[in-house]
Amino acid sequence: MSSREKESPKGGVVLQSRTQRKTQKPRMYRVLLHNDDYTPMDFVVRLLQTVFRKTESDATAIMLHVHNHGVGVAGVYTHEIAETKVAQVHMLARQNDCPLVASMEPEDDPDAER
Ligand code: TYC
Repeated sequence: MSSREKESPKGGVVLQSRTQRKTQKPRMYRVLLHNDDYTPMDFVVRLLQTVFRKTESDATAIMLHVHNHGVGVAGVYTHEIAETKVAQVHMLARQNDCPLVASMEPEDDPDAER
């Protein structure tokens, strides 16, 4: 069954309209962390635990991925929440004199046709 098809209460399948589904599947955004040479590793790990609710083990793995590859995904959220996470990263980083940068990018459009 495609993502626009849905089982009806009486059995069988109905096609959901695009506008109807849009209210149920919001576009999602990846929040990215970018590497730099100055932000301490333990600061990034603590930030991933507090702002992005990661376990210490997951936070360490994400931090090392960013350190080794230059960029990595801290989490995936709706637009407003992703914006808030990016702002929280920048506020915490500046308060601690760290140059850490976060950004956001859209995931694939859930309304795109296959
Ligand atoms: N490269 C930093 C260091 O060696 C650690 C770091 C990791 C910084 C991830 C930013 O998003 C970052 N101290």
